[in-house]
Amino acid sequence: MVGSAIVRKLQAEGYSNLITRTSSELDLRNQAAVTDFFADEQPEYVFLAAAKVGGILANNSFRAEFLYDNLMIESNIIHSSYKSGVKKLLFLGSSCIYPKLAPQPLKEEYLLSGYLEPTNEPYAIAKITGIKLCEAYRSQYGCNFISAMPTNLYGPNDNYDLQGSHVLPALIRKFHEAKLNGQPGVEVWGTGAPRREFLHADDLADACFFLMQHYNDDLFVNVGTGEDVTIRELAELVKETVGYEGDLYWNTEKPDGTPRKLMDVSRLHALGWKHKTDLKQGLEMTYQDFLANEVLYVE
Ligand code: GFB
Repeated sequence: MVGSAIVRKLQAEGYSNLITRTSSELDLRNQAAVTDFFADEQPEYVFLAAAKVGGILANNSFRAEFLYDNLMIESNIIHSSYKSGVKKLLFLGSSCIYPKLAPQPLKEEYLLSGYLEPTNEPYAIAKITGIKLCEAYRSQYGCNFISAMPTNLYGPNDNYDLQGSHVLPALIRKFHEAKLNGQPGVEVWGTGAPRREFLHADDLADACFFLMQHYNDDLFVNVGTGEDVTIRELAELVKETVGYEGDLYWNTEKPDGTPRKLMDVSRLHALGWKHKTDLKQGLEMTYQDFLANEVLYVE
């Protein structure tokens, strides 16, 4: 999802000399393969969007994979970028790097000030390590490696698998299928009380392009909308967007996760960037994209 959004943005800006690889073409966990790739391709700029990602259930079920895969991917790419003399690298983390009960909205300086949310601690530790790798390579080798921390994302090419996906695509698929099948109700996980912030992938790609062009400091930058909703409000918004008229059943056996993770985006705003797509508009766009690609997304 993020990689394809960044490619769309770069193409729209007139860049054609883009080097991309799918995970089946290049296993980024394989250090030798990554070393050879960088030696062969000699990229000048690197957007490091590749990661093993997933929703709360996937993170909590595949804890070793979320830690190992993400550590290997970021270590290989960051080290090879240094060895092959990449001019600038942008590393993408996640808002789950912050302590579970940090003051809200989350400022960049709250990193490592408390215990992490248990359900995604492996992923968070891997992403915090990525931030620290970029800082360390800047400090020791003078690399211009920057980091951005996006909030929860959604948009084209999202993951719609009901076990592994994030909440927004899961609800789009659940309400859509319930409408088609005439189901009386839809199961939603947790209590509905947690709050989440949602940024459209095309807005994130725009922010990545902006930061690659203009930002060269060592402190990482939050990327979000600065607004959040409860999961219950999100469910009602998705239900309305899809046009489903049945009931919601709350399965409190499923975890709520962190109660809130609203990003303080004042630093990014001060740099001159702001998101364009609000949640309601983004949901409409994303549901239309789901309808146009349902066969692909729901295989
Ligand atoms: O999006 P989500 O899986 O991840 O869950 P997180 C957000 C909230 O939505 C949780 C609730 O409180 C879920 O219980 N929810 C309700 C659902 N219905 C559903 C459903 O059908 N599917 C899913 N998946 N959730 C992730 C981290 O946390 O945030 C990742 O685990 C990453 O590492 C990502 O950082 C950005 O927002 O809780």
